[in-house]
Amino acid sequence: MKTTSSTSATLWVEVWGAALVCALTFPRSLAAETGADAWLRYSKLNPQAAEVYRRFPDKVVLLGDSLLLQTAEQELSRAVEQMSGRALQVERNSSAGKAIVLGTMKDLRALSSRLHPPHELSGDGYWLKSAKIHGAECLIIAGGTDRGALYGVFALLSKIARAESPAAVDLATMDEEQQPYAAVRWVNQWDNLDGRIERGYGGPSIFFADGKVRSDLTRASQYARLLASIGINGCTLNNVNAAPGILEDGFIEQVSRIADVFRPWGVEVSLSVDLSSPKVMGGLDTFDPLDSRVAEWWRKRAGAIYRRIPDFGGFVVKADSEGRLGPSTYGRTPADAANVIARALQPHHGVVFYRAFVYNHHLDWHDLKNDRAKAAYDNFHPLDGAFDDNVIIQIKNGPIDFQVREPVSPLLAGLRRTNEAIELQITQEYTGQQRHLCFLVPMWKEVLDFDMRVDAHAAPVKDLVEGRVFRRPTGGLVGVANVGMAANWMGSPLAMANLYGFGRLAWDPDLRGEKIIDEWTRLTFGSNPLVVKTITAIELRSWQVYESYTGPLGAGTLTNILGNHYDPGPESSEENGWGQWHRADHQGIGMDRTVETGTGYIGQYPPEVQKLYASLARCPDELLLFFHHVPYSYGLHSGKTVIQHVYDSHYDGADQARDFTAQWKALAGHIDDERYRDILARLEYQAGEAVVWRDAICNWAFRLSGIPDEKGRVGIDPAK
Ligand code: GCW
Repeated sequence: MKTTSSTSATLWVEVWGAALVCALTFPRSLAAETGADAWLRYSKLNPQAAEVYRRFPDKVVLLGDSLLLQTAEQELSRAVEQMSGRALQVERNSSAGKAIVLGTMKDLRALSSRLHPPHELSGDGYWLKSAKIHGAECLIIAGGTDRGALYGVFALLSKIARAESPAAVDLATMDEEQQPYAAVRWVNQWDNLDGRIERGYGGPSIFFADGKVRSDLTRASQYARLLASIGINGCTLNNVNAAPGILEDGFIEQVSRIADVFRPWGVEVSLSVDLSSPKVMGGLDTFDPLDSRVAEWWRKRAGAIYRRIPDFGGFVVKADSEGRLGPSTYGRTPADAANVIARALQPHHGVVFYRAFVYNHHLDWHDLKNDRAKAAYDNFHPLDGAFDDNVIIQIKNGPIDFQVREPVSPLLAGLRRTNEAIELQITQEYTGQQRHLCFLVPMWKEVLDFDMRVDAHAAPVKDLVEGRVFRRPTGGLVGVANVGMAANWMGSPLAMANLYGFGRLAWDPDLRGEKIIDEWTRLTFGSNPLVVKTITAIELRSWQVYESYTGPLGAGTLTNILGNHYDPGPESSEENGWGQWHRADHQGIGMDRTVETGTGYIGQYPPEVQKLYASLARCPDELLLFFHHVPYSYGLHSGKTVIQHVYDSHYDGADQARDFTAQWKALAGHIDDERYRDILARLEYQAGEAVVWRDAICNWAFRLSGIPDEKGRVGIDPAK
């Protein structure tokens, strides 16, 4: 740590001046670029921005010496130096003179009892405040916790790096208090111990290779920094399809090395576990959750972990799902299974995320009453109240599986006495696998804002998962991230907006999508107005464009579900046990999920939502085929028939994908060449793929319906 004593304000100005020259001659955005810094690039400030920050203090006073406060100070010093060329001095516990004062609220009160934010800070919140301390103008960064102070540093740096308006970062007026919306702001990685990542599109695992934890954990440490910068406080390291060996002593020892590099960033590590572990690796003849030997086994394993990793977060469980063993082997319930593990973790303050993704993938497709969408609610709603308080039910946003458009899972409103977290998929499994652009924040916003109308009162999903509606002690958001060793983490530079957006929404689901993408673009590409305008416009359109050429009207993503989940393959969903059916035949298309004539799925929603979806007159077009089976000639609210919509939307979507390329070309010379060319190639590829999708789906729809395209683009119109 630096402890030098004095640097004058003049030097600050001069160094900043030097930085300006540098910025004019060699802007960082034109330098070699790998994308590894993501949104933490801390580029040299442009002249106007530099002017604004010239009046900032040149000293940091650190009110404490915890690991996290040290991280916070180092991040602040490093970033300020990188952006301005100026080295901050660091002092401990002194309060003399103009300074950035960094610590927890508790430390701050000890320094000056009259300083307190408008609302009491709890948990990981922070307060950025300009105030006089002992007569000197200071900028306070205070956290409800040490971690909150670190978040405050990242927030301040983000403002500076985005070159926000002088008023927003004016030393004399700064007064901003932020509190995270949800306690649980976690990511899951689906990394296998051999280094492959299930549904990962950014290269091999940053944690594991060849069955072991990597010896070099530099990338893991950089990942923890990225996560902390957007307020993520937990990370599950391994695939939910978990290898039992993860719980062996030798492996726990290795995992503790990952925990060591995550700890300075306040990100807890956790593990996915296989429910059959007591038998498969523990040598017992059973894994029955109600057997006392099994309970003892979990207690001992938890003890072994916490001895090595005292701040371990807990376990994630996928059981009785897609071939994984589970409590049903012994006629037990998910509550029995979750609780036996929860009780082992409870003395250590750990939690269990028990996934609600439990369904039968051998459903009889002949039976029109069968419906995979009903599974989560059917399995978990009857158990409401049976789970211990340190169990969180982790529920995918939709009832099927991360399709491009689904209604929200009814289970989100179906647990009143049980904690829950919503699981969102950041990695683009069904949404183009990072080869197509698909910015998911607009979709997630719709999900989080959807009002379930519980007991005839407003109950948006964000409030349900956070525990506000039913006054639950904990809950929040989990995102399946799957970053990898690719230099740019996710394989595509633009896809990183999804990881950023996930973190920002977990912190504050009320942030507008436009604001989130604006922030991300400025931090990632700089604040050139043309660059910001072009990238934000493309990203904000991208989900709807992808939807329009892959899966319109709520029919699901019409992809090959038996293979790569990427190419068009609408027929692969039908006539098998996986239950991702569209029920498309020569007469009509869509799943009848009504209570009267269909599967009854709609009956799982609260009454007002049932009414919305049950009524053909009110059901929104974009979900029509999810809830209803209709003839191809059925008239939508838009005035088009279903079939004409399918044709038009596919042609429209493919045209818009092509337009993205044209829009991107306007950025030549305005961003670094590497990213310019990389993204151009991706967009050109996407434009071609969109045509493949368009033709595959339009021809499929024409073959089934026999109804030609009014505009003569698909099939042959016998009338002409
Ligand atoms: O959709 C499926 C994915 C699987 C995944 C599963 C799950 C980890 O195709 O790869 O398994 O969801 O969420 O458990």
